Amino acid sequence: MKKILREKKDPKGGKMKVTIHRSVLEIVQGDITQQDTEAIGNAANSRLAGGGGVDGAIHRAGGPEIMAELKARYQQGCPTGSAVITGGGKLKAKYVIHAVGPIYSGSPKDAQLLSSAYRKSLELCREYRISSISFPSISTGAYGYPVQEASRIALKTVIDYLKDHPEVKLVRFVLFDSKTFEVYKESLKELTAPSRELP
Ligand code: AR6
Repeated sequence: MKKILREKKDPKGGKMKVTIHRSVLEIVQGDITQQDTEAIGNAANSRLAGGGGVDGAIHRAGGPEIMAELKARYQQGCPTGSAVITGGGKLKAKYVIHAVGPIYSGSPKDAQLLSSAYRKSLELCREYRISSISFPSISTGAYGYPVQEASRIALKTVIDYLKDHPEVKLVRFVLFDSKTFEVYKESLKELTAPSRELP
């Protein structure tokens, strides 16, 4: 099957959007709790215990029912590199997918686990027939993953998935700070440069 990568640049530079096969991949700077995609991703910990960063922001904005559902459905927590799903509580998004990225250690396993956290989240989209999801930059805050490396892994995992799964129509990365946003933008440019286009 022919895979097409087409790049569209936003003239204002605050957003970047590419087409991957039949889906859209975009990166924006913003707050993930405000997104209107069907699902939003959370950067959770393996105990699913809540915390700071994006996890704290999602639980604050979504209200206590998200934590109540996590406690009721996933008493064992969630292994690193995997993801679980709950409703979105008071959020605009109908679902929250709680993905657990690795604490950065510098070992080759980090990349596998980070990629797997995104991939498992996308597989949950498929299972729940979710056609749009926003992701934060998993593991690059408290968990210390270098943003450039993490951005390449995150974007490549999503691009590879979308090539085979057009039922996920929109994946949006929502980066909180301008530095992280700029790094993701550069990585997306590299990954979708014409020389990388598949025949
Ligand atoms: N919208 C989008 N991105 C955000 C938001 C927001 N509202 N708030 C923060 N970020 P982190 P991790 C960015 O630390 O590294 C928690 O305590 C943030 O700037 O949230 O995977 C969990 O419970 C950074 O770029 O997640 C875990 O214990 C990115 O989200 C642990 O932290 C991820 O930073 C997980 O650490």
